[in-house]
Order: sequence, then structure tokens, then C-alpha cells
Amino acid sequence: MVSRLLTGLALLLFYFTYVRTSPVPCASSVYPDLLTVDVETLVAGLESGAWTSVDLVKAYTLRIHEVQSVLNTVTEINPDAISIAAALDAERANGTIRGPLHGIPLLIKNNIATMDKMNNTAGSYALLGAKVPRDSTVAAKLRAAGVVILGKSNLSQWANFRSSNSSSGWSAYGGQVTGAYYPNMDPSGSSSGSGVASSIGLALAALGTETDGSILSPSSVNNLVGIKPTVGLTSRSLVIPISEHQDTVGPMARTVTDAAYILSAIAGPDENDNYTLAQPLPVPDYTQALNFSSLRGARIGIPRNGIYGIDSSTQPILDAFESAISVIKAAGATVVDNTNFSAFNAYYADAIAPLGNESIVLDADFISNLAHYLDQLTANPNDVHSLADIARFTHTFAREDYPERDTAVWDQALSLGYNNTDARFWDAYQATSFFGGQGGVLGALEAFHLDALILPTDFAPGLPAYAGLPVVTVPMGFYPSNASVVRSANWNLVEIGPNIPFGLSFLGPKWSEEMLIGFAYAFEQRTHIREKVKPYIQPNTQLSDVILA
Ligand SMILES: *[C@@H]1O[C@H](CO)[C@@H](O)[C@H](O)[C@H]1NC(C)=O
Ligand SMILES: *[C@@H]1O[C@H](CO)[C@@H](O)[C@H](O)[C@H]1NC(C)=O
Ligand SMILES: *[C@@H]1O[C@H](CO)[C@@H](O)[C@H](O)[C@H]1NC(C)=O
Ligand SMILES: *[C@@H]1O[C@H](CO)[C@@H](O)[C@H](O)[C@H]1NC(C)=O
Ligand SMILES: *[C@@H]1O[C@H](CO)[C@@H](O)[C@H](O)[C@H]1NC(C)=O
Ligand SMILES: *[C@@H]1O[C@H](CO)[C@@H](O)[C@H](O)[C@H]1NC(C)=O
Ligand SMILES: *[C@@H]1O[C@H](CO)[C@@H](O)[C@H](O)[C@H]1NC(C)=O
Ligand SMILES: *[C@@H]1O[C@H](CO)[C@@H](O)[C@H](O)[C@H]1NC(C)=O
Ligand SMILES: *[C@@H]1O[C@H](CO)[C@@H](O)[C@H](O)[C@H]1NC(C)=O
Ligand SMILES: CC(=O)N[C@H]1CO[C@H](CO)[C@@H](O)[C@@H]1O
Repeated sequence: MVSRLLTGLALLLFYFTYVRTSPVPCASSVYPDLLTVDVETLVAGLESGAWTSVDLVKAYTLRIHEVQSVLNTVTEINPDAISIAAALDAERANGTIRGPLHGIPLLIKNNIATMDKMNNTAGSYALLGAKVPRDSTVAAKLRAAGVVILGKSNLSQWANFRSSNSSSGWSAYGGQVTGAYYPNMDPSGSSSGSGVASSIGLALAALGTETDGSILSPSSVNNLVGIKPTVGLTSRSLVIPISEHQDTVGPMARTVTDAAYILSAIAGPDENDNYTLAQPLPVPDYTQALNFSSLRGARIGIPRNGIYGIDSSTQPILDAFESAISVIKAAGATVVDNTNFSAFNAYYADAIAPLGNESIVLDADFISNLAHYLDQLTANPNDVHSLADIARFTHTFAREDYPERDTAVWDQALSLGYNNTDARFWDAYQATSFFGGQGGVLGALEAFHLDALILPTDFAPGLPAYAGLPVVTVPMGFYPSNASVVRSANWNLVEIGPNIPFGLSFLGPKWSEEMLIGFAYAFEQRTHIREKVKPYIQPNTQLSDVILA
């Protein structure tokens, strides 16, 4: 403790002598603000001894508790986080550095299983107390990289694959997440807790999962960088599934740099998820793509027909998008307008149909993939083995809030009468692959000889989801202070309102994450839009409170 204090004092002295030029700060200003700190700053302090991983865990845990009653971002905190952090601090003191995230606390979405004291429930009481045979592969990779898994973040229950009339960010087990940019803000979903927690610094960052929008959309409204990787870049082994053809795990972080470090730690082949065996090797170090000039000479397309349903509330997004296009041109890119999706109308008809091809793919995959997940459990207190079992449990367990929140998605899947081994599934999958691929993103890239497409993130997720393609979203703007408040129909959450952020998406072909990260970084470094809007609520605890106490 004494030596820690001395290190702190030495750092203060250095700061006053060499860094600080204007008014004398209070002692706490030697520590970075956990609302905005990036991974490189946190690691520099771990290396210099200014703080430890245990300090970080204590500070972040206090921050979670400060805002939990309002924002409900976390379903559980890892009871072993302090001892894990202490062991990582000891390793560092002893010269063992596992990687660039050694000692850094992250949160993971509560559908990414860990074999420890934490539950993995997708927000359902049906899986409370269930046990897995090992960590999910992405959790194991985080631990191997020296990350402290601080806790599990709340989510739209079952990753938003249960109900037609529930709310984003609600789960039976975790309650309702709300966003930090406007009171009672819709946090979007389904990686809602990951988005809100990362945005206000309840950990360095978080992992989310996406089937169709669940990383991109909550990253957008919570003022974050989100990377939705190519399906098969990150393993889904022991992640509660929706669809093997569309699910993917990715980082939600405050900067492109932080997100790049985290993606490097979780990407890679895994025998337990054979989609990952198709990825090119070696796994890139995505931080090598952080190049300010990466838009120079790039060809970027705007598929205008992918922007639809415009009304007055959309105008601030479209205005910000036009400004973003100017930034991208000024950064040296050739921007090609009207690089439209050739099958957009057919895609759109499918997406809004009561039982479109995407619904068939997700329903049929869910029946098979959920059963496979449940089969792997080593403890299964509610004896659930199939979607039918989960539905029965949900219909009869009061805290699942049924029928107030229905199970329409499951009712439809169960009435389908087949799973993803059926020829009808294969037909539907061929259709979605075409709509997202040659009729969508890939067709536009090829026809206009483009490197990537851009869209406001509000319009970005669907086509890439259909075809398993990657997207990176980065802060682009936020609603003006006089924006009219729009609330959701059923649950009165604020969907549009003053200061609520929105993002810009870069879309590319399979395995193009390095390129997309480079473009997102070049845009972020020229705009710094995240810093222009502040949350209405944030925790007060800082590192000084745990170190100087
Ligand atoms: C420190 O490193 C040495 C040599 O690598 C190893 O034998 C020892 O177990 C380590 N101790 C701790 C506390 O990590
Ligand atoms: C996991 O759920 C059990 C109830 O089955 C609960 O007692 C326990 O506290 C939960 N674990 C954590 C870390 O919250
Ligand atoms: C993955 O494994 C499944 C089941 O073992 C098999 O049916 C499928 O063809 C494999 N897919 C790939 C891409 O290897
Ligand atoms: C950064 O990107 C520019 C434009 O593509 C390229 O010329 C340059 O070599 C890149 N720098 C590095 C360090 O890769
Ligand atoms: C592309 O789509 C936009 C918006 O629907 C439309 O106005 C434009 O005419 C289309 N351009 C081409 C070349 O199809
Ligand atoms: C599903 O895809 C097929 C083949 O492209 C198409 O004929 C059909 O209209 C699509 N279904 C819906 C509901 O759009
Ligand atoms: C999928 O359907 C096939 C054919 O009807 C059946 O044999 C298999 O048990 C089903 N699997 C699941 C998990 O429902
Ligand atoms: C959701 O739908 C169910 C079934 O139609 C209905 O009973 C319930 O009232 C609805 N809840 C809300 C909030 O609209
Ligand atoms: C907000 O202010 C801007 C600029 O003063 C104005 O153009 C816009 O119409 C206003 N919006 C609303 C919803 O009042
Ligand atoms: C860790 C934590 O605070 N969990 C809470 C999540 O929200 C539910 C429902 O509001 C609470 O019961 C948990 O205690």
C-alpha cells in the first residue's frame, strides 16, 4: 500500500512538474476519467504502478452499483473478480504479461457462458442455476488474454427472440435497462446492458452478440463503436444461440482502438464452432489497421435505396450522414452515390412479411441450435431440453411476465413444424444469402468496384445479417436539444429525444474487418463525435476514490 501511494505521489509530482500548465488540480485529476479512458491509458497506469487491476475492479464495481437502480445494466458481478485481478497483478509484478489487455476489466453479455459462479441465462429464469462444461470459447480467450470478466450485462431477453410486444433491454431476470443519454431512454437491443455500461465506463468495454442488429443498434444509440464481425470470425461455442447462420460475437467500446484490441483477443478458429474454420489465417492484429490515412484512395459507395421510411424525426440522422460523407471525401476517399442494392425491394418485402425467409432461417435454426446448447449443460435445474420446454416454463413461471410479454416468436417457430435439417430451411437460407449477398451488399460492392458501403447505422444491419457480413459502426451524431420526444408504443421508453446519439456504419465483404476498422478509425479521428454529447447520468466513482481512500 505504501509503495502504491508513493508511486501515486511520484506520478503526481511528475504531473505537476512537467505536464500541468494551468490551475492546480485536485489530487484526482492525475487519474484518468473512467467515462472516457482508453485501454492504452489504463495499461500505462498498470505498467507504471499508478494503479492495479484490483483498483480497476473496485472502481468499476462501485460505478456499476451507483447507477444500477436507474439503468439496470448488469445482471451479476463476478464474485471472483477481485481475486482474479489480484492474480493478474501478481503475474504482472512477476514479469508475465499475457497480452495488451492484461488486467483490464470487461463485461460480457448474459448469453455468453462462463464456467464460474456466474449464471448464463439470456435473462430467463429457465436457465438460472444451469451449468456449462467449460467457458464459452470467447470467454476463455478473454481470460487467456488476461482480461478480468467483471460481470454479465443485461439484455433483451433471449437476445430479443421471444416476444412481439416486449421492450428492448428487458429481461425477466435482469429487469429493464435504460439508456444514459435521456431519462427512461430505450437502450436498444439486444446487447442493451453492454451498450449502456460501456458508454458510461462501468468497465473498459463489453462484448455483445448480434443476429440482426443487436451489436450495431445499441452501439449506435449508446454513442459507441461496435464491431459486428463476419459470421465465423468469433466462436459461438457455448453462447446461447439464435441462429448459427447469423449469430456473431463482437466488441462494443468507446473508441475504435479499444474495439480493435478486443476483437484481436476473441477472433480465431475453434474446433467447437466449425464456421470459424473458414476464416483466413493468421488472425490479424487489428490494431495494425488503425491508420489515420486509411480512407485515402478508398472507393466508398452509398446505396441510397437502403435508406427508407424517412420522416421528420429521421432528418437529423440524414443531415449528419451528409456531413459524414463530406468528411470521408475530405479524407481522400472517392465516394460513389446511388450504388443501390439490386434486390432491395424483394429484401424489404421479405423483412416485413409475417413469415419471410429470414424468419424461417432464424426459427428453424433456433429450434436446432437451442436444443444443442441445452444438450451441453452439465446442470439443468428446470430440465429444459427444447424450445417447447422453454416455452412451457415461460408460460407458467410468473416472473417471466407472460402473457403481458408474449412468446409470439416462439409460437411461430414451433408452428413451423421443421428445423434446419429440412429442405424448406435450405430454400429460405438460399433466399436470405442472395438478398444480403449478390442482391445486396456483395452485388453493390462488385458492380461499382467499391471497397465498402456506408449507411446511417439505423439502416445498416439487415442485409449484412442475412449474408453473415461484417459491419463497423462509429458515432456520427446525436439529436438536437430541441428534438421532440418520441416514446415506444407499449412501454413508454424514449426512442427519440434530445442528445440521443446515432452512428455511421461501414459495410464490407467477408473477413474485411481490418479494412472497415481502418475506415472507422480515420472517420473517428477526424470527427471525435462521441465527445460532443454527454450522458444525463453517470457514476461519480473514480480511481482516486479507491486508491487515495
Ligand atoms: C513468477 O515467475 C516464476 C518464473 O517464471 C514462476 O516460477 C513463479 O511461479 C511466478 N510466481 C508468481 C506468483 O506468478
Ligand atoms: C446465480 O444464480 C443463483 C440462483 O440460482 C444465485 O444464488 C447466484 O447468486 C447467482 N450468481 C451470481 C454471481 O449472481
Ligand atoms: C460443421 O459440422 C456440422 C455437423 O458436424 C456439419 O454438418 C457441417 O457441414 C460442418 N460445416 C462446416 C462449414 O464444416
Ligand atoms: C496508411 O494508409 C495509407 C493509405 O492507404 C497508406 O498509404 C499507408 O501506407 C498506410 N500506413 C501504414 C503505416 O500502413
Ligand atoms: C437509387 O435509389 C435512390 C433512392 O431510392 C433513387 O432515388 C435513385 O434513383 C436510385 N438510383 C439508381 C441508379 O438506381
Ligand atoms: C422468400 O424467397 C423466395 C425466393 O427468392 C421468394 O420467392 C419469396 O417471395 C420470399 N418470401 C417472402 C415472404 O418474401
Ligand atoms: C430436426 O428435425 C429432424 C427431422 O424431423 C429430427 O430428426 C431432429 O430430431 C430434429 N432436431 C431438433 C433439435 O429438433
Ligand atoms: C402482448 O400480447 C399479449 C398477447 O396478445 C397480450 O395479452 C398483452 O396484453 C400484450 N402486452 C402489451 C404490453 O401490449
Ligand atoms: C430545432 O431547431 C432547429 C434550428 O433552430 C430548427 O430548424 C428545427 O425545426 C427545430 N426542431 C424542432 C423539432 O423544433
Ligand atoms: C447485480 C444486480 O444488481 N442485479 C439486479 C438486476 O436487476 C434485477 C431486477 O431489477 C435485480 O433483482 C437484481 O438484483
